Amino acid sequence: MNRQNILVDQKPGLGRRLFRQPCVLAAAMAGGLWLPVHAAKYDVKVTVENLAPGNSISFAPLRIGFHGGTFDAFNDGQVATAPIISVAEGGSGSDWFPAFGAADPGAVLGSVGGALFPGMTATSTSFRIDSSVNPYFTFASMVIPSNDFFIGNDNPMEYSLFDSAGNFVLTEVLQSASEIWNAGSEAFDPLNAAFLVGGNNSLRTPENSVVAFNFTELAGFDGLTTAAGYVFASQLTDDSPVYRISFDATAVPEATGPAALLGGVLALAGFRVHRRRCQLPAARS
Ligand SMILES: [Ca+2]
Ligand SMILES: [Ca+2]
Repeated sequence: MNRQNILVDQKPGLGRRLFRQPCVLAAAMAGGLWLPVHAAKYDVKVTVENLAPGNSISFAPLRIGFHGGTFDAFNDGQVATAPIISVAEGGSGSDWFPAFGAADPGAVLGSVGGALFPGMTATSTSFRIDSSVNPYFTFASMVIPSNDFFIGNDNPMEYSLFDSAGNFVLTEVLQSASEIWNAGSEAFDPLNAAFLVGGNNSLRTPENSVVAFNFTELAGFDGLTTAAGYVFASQLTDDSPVYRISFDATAVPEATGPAALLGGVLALAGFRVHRRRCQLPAARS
């Protein structure tokens, strides 16, 4: 039954009921009243800490995204693709960010800190996120020195930021050495590694393998001098904490004052227009 059929319906009571419902819905949507339940906005600052022992691993800047769960950068046991390779081999995210944005246009993307040596911390500027658009957190950072080692979440929905009421609840992400990945894209070779004196990161030998957990290979750099000046000593065991990401979230207040007044006027205008078009009984009373 189309709209014209409804208007000439010979049963006025039934036709009016059918017609009224979509108009009420349209008026509510036009007036901005059709909002997801529990949606909330937060300003979030992200702090990173290198927890590795002195003279052990450092990290390239952390690449992050607050997102809807659609971007999956890599999979354990599968060949790494350009987005995660740009983090794992270069630390830059030059392919990771564009791929993320293309897969999830509503994602809020950014970086935290610079090169993070053992014991260092860094805090980001604020990211404004919306619980209805950005319910998940994803991260990736190159481990240095290395050829293609990184930390990051395989499952894009591993880290939920909010509870069912829209409250920001994720406090920290802690990574141990056993959670360090080898991208399997570049073979181990100190001469081609990033962050080593005498290493040329622009050179690479294909590894032709798959993404897999691996931190033991890092001990192969022991005794070599890093670009930061310290002599590398891995010292890592399975349970060694190496990295912490923590969150400082501040709820954004509901709009008040002129902005809220303007929103109210627009909502009222939208409702009045649709009430007139729809000839709701209220318009005639
Ligand atoms: Ca994955
Ligand atoms: Ca490798």
